[in-house]
Amino acid sequence: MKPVVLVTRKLPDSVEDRLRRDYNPILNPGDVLYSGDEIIERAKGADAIMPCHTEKFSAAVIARLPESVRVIANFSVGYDHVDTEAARARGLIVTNTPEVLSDATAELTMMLMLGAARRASEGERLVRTREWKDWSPSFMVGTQVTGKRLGILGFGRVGRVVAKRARGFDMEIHYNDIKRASPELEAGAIFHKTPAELMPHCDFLALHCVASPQTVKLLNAELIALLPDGAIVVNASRGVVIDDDALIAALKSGKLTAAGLDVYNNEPDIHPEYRQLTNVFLMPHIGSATKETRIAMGFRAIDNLDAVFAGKEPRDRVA
Ligand code: 8YV
Repeated sequence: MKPVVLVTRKLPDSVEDRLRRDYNPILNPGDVLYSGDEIIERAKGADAIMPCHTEKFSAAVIARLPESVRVIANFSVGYDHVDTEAARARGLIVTNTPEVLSDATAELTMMLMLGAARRASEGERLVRTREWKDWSPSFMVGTQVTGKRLGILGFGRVGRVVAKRARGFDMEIHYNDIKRASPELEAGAIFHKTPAELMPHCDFLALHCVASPQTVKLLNAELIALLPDGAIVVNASRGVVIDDDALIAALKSGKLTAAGLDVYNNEPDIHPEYRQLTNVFLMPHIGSATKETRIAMGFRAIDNLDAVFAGKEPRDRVA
């Protein structure tokens, strides 16, 4: 008997085809967003669940999952939507999809940097609304990216690809992480022992840390004050790492020139002031949204399922 897999969202066709071939999938062709109660209901008789970051597996939801469920194979690299402690306590295996989305997310990060620095939101709006009437030497003047210092907070897989891409813009790379990377991974990037020590070196600051109790509101008013005046902040990791009130205050005061954001606290009901600010370039959590990457994420999640149901240790086990 093929294992039953509850798939919570509509996934790429080739991913669903492979699931149909090797599993008994319960699919969601209408891509309906399920509540915790609906997931519990639909998981009846399922051996596994393949969710996205949009489904929250709190301790309360995990406690009520049917006994048959053995594994949560996330279609995501981040797993802050799963209470891994509760999963562990229940003997649930949890996996994620690292590596396969680093390139796409790094591309989006470069887009955030360029978009924020070159005022992409303003420019696009001017053209679309026919408010673009003229040209002058002072029209839409932004900040140059080339040759600037880029600080990367969180030098993991995505952060390191961002460093590589940014070197193509002749940027000088600085970083902070819990521990220093090997010289090979650093590839010339300059390590700073604490986020506070990193800040003064960032003309651009890119956040690539994981969401954890330690990183909630990591970028707060104190850290922002340590950035050079006029710095630009971009975030393609998780919204919780930013104190929105502090960032908005700095964008309004001119302490920061601009920000580029793909992730937010309380998505999609983001802090309303972001929508009012012209110096923020806003994207709707699409870091990994390329055809290639979404297929690779699905295949990686299925590889993890295959391992579990073959009695092997899955490659990307996080709990
Ligand atoms: C995905 C992400 O779009 O993988 C992650 O952690 O944040 C995004 O790239 C989403 O999580 C898919 O579930």
